[in-house]
Amino acid sequence: MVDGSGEDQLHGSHGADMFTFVQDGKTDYITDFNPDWDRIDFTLFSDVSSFADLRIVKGCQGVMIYAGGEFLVLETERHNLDIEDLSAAHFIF
Ligand SMILES: [Ca+2]
Ligand SMILES: [Ca+2]
Repeated sequence: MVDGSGEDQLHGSHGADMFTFVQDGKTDYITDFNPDWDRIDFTLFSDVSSFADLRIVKGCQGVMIYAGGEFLVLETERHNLDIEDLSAAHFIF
């Protein structure tokens, strides 16, 4: 699943998804992130190279990740995602 330029809403499918993001300066949304098996790929971000480069904060319906000057919003179907649900294992840099 690859993000495009501009603000996008990405929906995963059943089973494991890899969400690949491009650095477009716009907030993007994953509407059904499942921390059990979905993963996020930041390899196309020039200034994000480790988990320490991410700022993860709780949002009203999920978790917001600030990376490379833009936000990525992760939501789950039940809006129950929390900061502690995410670790370095969820990301590729
Ligand atoms: Ca985008
Ligand atoms: Ca973006």
